[in-house]
Order: sequence, then C-alpha cells, then structure tokens
Amino acid sequence: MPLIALTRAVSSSLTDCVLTHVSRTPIDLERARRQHHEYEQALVRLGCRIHQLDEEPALPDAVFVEDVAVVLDELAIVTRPGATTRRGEVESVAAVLADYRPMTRLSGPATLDGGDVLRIGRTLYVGIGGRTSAAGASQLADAVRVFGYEVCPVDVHGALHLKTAVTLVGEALLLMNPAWLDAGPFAGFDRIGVAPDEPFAANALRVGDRVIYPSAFPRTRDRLARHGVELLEVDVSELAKAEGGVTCCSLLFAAEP
Ligand code: CIR
Repeated sequence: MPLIALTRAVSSSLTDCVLTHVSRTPIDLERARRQHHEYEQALVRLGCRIHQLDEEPALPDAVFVEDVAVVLDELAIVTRPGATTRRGEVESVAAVLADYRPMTRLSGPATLDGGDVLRIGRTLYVGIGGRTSAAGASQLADAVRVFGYEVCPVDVHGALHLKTAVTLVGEALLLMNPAWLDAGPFAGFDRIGVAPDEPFAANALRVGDRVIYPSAFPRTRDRLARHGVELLEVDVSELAKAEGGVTCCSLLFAAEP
C-alpha cells in the first residue's frame, strides 16, 4: 500500500515561530521553502505520495504537521498541542485525515504533541515534558487500547519532544541522545548515541528501510553508516532554526492507492 506524506507549505510567518531550547537567529524564508521542497522530494524518492496542505500564513509553526496528529493504521488521533499558539493548526489537518481514517480527538486540559509519540510496533512511547502532559498520554492510551496498542510514558527533559531525543533507525535500533530522556523504557533496544558535539542529531525519519537525515550532523551520520543504516541526507538548516527536525515536517501513513 502506498505511503502518503501529509505536509504543509512553509508559512510566510515562520520567523515568528515558537522557540524553547534554541535561540532566535535569522531564518531565510526562501531557503526554508527550498529545503522543505527538497525534503518532500526525498520522501518521493522513498516511495511516498505527497499531499501538501496550503500555507497557513498566520500560523508560523504550521509546517510542523507532525505535532497535530498521531496516525495509526486503525485510527487518527487529533492532538491538543502544548503550545497555545499552535492549536489553530489542528482543524485543517483533521479535515484531511478524516478522508483516510476514523478519528478521535484529545480534549483539554490535557496536551499532547505528535513529536512526543514514537511508535515501535504496538507500543507508543510518549514523552512527558514541556508539550505533552501525563493526562495527554493517558487519553491517548484510552483511545488506542482497543486496537492492541499500549502507551509507555517516557520522561523527557531538556529537549522539545521525545523525538528530538530518540528515533528509530532500524528494525530494533534507536538513535538517541541519552542526556535528554529517561532511557530506561528503551533498555531492550540496540542503540546508537549521537556524537557528543551534535546533541540535536537524534531526530531521523525512517521510511521503509531508509532514513532521511539532516546533513548538519556528519559525525553522527558516520556512526549511523558504520551500523549499516542507509541514509538519504537533506539540508534542513532553516527549519532547524525554528526548532524543527525531519520527523516533524510530515505525517506518514499507508493509504489505498
Ligand atoms: C515548536 O516549538 O512547536 C516549533 N517551533 C517546532 C516544532 C517541531 N516539531 C517537532 O519536532 N515535532
């Protein structure tokens, strides 16, 4: 079944994005748009069909669609993002997902960002930190239990999201910055640590057997290559200035051709 990559064009207001763990530096909007296009082309090369939503000029962070939904084979869960300025991003994504999946929504005051949800098989690891509350994780658990998924909360500290600190780069192989999370729940997995001078290097996007990876982290890239991880590198420097990585610019899900 083909994979859809739901994306959204970069907002002209991207420079007003929310920042938490990085300092504000000038963002070259045209470059960000070119990089976003190249990111989409990388997804196409890996077999995805792009469904691009229109730009939301008044919502600076709207390009980071990952945060507003969690899409499983059986169900889409529309989130309640932790940053109040991002809640307006939800409806347009929900409208598209309604064509593909039954849908449920998380309700306040609980919060959850999709960037805090790492699915490995039937386990959803959910980062509890600045954006996602324990109540958000618990609502997610209630929504997915009937489909045989369990939620495993993970304490995240110092990183924006769980997937800033850990992502899956192989069948049972993790890429991780252990300084930013409680690694206990991942004890059963093989893992590659990020290079010490590349703390933001743990965010990788696995599509099939390949991994889309930022070109900004050559030392961690070499570690991945030594483990046989097949990489497709993209330059996402301008999106990184908005605290985004490669997972956060798409929602990937299987759909009928
Ligand atoms: C934010 O702070 O919400 C955005 N500036 C960046 C969101 C990145 N999302 C992600 O990593 N899942």
